[in-house]
Amino acid sequence: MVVIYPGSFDPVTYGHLDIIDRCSKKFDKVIVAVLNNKSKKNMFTIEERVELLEEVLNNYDNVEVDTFSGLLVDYAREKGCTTMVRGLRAVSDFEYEMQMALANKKLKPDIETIFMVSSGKYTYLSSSIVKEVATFGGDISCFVPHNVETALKKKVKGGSQ
Ligand code: COD
Repeated sequence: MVVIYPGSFDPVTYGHLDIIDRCSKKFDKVIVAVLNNKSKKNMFTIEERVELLEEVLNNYDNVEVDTFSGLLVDYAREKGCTTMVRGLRAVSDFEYEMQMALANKKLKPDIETIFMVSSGKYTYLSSSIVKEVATFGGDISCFVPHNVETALKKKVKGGSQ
């Protein structure tokens, strides 16, 4: 089975990577789909987010990094894939995730959303937290891989776009 793991990945964290790693063991292929939304203010450009993901996922034969814009269901249709994976960290994620899963299903009834529960050690982790800690000069090495840490430090030094 091919699944799509969609997100902003601004930037990718160990929480995302844990979900991707576990999906790669359960499914034949995982498409990590990075949203290219020009109206959303991201710290990293779409090219940078993809590059960071590709670097850390280099060793996975069944994981592909791709981009999409517009509706996720249209992208899924294009890819011929009907299964989305989303990570669930805490109850706070649940409402938004339910809304999105149900809206996607309304738009495209054959779409199924599968939720993978975050590993205990990453339940607190989000891209926003990592960016905030980095902005104030905190140690982010336990949150993100080395290439992301370096890129974040560079961004913070140079100011975000
Ligand atoms: N542990 C486990 N899972 C995690 C962790 C963690 N520590 N951190 C993040 N995750 C999960 C998130 O729960 C999510 O499932 C996934 O990783 C990606 O997270 P983000 O934050 O990078 O991405 P989001 O949530 O901003 O992605 C939102 C989309 C881009 C998927 C969404 O906005 C979208 O599909 N947009 C396109 C327009 C559309 O179709 N909208 C939906 C219509 S209702």
